[in-house]
Amino acid sequence: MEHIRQDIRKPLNQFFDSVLSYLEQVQLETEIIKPAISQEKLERIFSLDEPGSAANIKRLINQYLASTVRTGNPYFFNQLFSGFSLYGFIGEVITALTNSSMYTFEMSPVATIMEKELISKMSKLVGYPTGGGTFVPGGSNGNMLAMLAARHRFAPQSKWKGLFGVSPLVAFISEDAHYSMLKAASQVGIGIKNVKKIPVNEQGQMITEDLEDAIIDVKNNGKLPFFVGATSGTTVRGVFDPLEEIGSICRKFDLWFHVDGSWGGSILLSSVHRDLLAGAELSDSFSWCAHKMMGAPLMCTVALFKKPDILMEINQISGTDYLFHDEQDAQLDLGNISLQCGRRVDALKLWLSWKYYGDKGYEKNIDRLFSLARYAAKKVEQSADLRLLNDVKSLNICFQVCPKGISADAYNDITVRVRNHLMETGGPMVNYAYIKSDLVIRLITANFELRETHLDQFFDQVNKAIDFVLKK
Ligand code: ABU
Repeated sequence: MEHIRQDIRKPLNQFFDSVLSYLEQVQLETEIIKPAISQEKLERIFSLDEPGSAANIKRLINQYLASTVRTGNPYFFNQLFSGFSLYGFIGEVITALTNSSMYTFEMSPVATIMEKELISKMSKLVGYPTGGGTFVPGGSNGNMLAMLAARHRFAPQSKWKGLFGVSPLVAFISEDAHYSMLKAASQVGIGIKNVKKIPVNEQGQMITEDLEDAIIDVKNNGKLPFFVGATSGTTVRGVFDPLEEIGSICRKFDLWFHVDGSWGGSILLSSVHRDLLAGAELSDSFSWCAHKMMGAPLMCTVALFKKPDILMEINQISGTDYLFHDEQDAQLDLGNISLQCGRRVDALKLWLSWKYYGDKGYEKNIDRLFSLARYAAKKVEQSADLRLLNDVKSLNICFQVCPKGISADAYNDITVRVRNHLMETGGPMVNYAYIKSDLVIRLITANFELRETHLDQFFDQVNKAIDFVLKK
């Protein structure tokens, strides 16, 4: 230790002090969730024009920490992630410290073993006994990889020749599916116009009769249906498509069946709630973001495949012998099944966290988040000024502000003003979205530290914000 140079030791010691004081602050109930700092000020402070020194870099690190949104605070309800993960954080620090890359076993032996272990465990949870897959940079990327695999199954020559001369491939998703499905169609050359959005029922689930009709219609028009993307946990309403029914339609028409479980995949860990994903085992591929409901630091996503050999088929290419050598352990080189060449170690933070919580620990936390979501939904239902706009099946609570004596035409405007007032005054941070034409506040109960008292406080603050907005 004595041999570590002072110019490394001192900033590191100072940095860990900053980490501890940041964490102390982030946990405070009274903490401002989104510090109010103007764009101009941020641009001035974080300009690269002036050269730095160790002293002003220390100041800038602290300024960065002071300016960030407090995503670790229980009052951060804005996204599909929230909270601070101790072992996730330690895993991230070790990842940066050891600065490795996932392409070869030679380069990352331990991380390769950890990644394979996690992929195997998560595959089995989905219902793929001999499944496999890879870590990817997020749910969008997992969805794209799944669509690419499906394209390969239906038009294998496209890997070499492109899609020229191939009859148009058509994908099917629900109206409420994540936008990344459309991007995926653009990225893999299918074309956004060849994605059919299937209507959803009142709750927001894909209507399977409409799916079947749309597939027949596409076939009758000389195009080739190839891919159905179901969603387990939609982004706004947190709804689960009926996987068993969709799976049997995919089998009937011989289509690739993908499940976007980016949000809801973690529910497979709960014996109480996993029925929401009944039928996941019928799918060909599955995306799952552990940085959402499992609380791992972003990004921490896996793309899983029932028959993982397809990943090798997609990714095998010439000109790689400088990297992948024909050694004994070559079958462990995960770069052979990844779209990326250099790839960061995302497995360690999840492996450490999983070791810490165990399946049971995750199950307990996830079940508690469900109870908290129901508690929040009840608070909305009990309020005279709020109305619930979704059937709360998981952790999304969507509600609108609708005070007595105010015309229904004004609900959208009042709702967004209440949300913005909360954020602008440093209070709880919640997002807003549309359910059809209704603007709703979307509250997400994803933080393992969340308690009922936080939700009580949140709704008290909503009531105060309503009073403020109505007086203005
Ligand atoms: N898949 C990203 C979801 C973003 C959000 O609504 O929090």
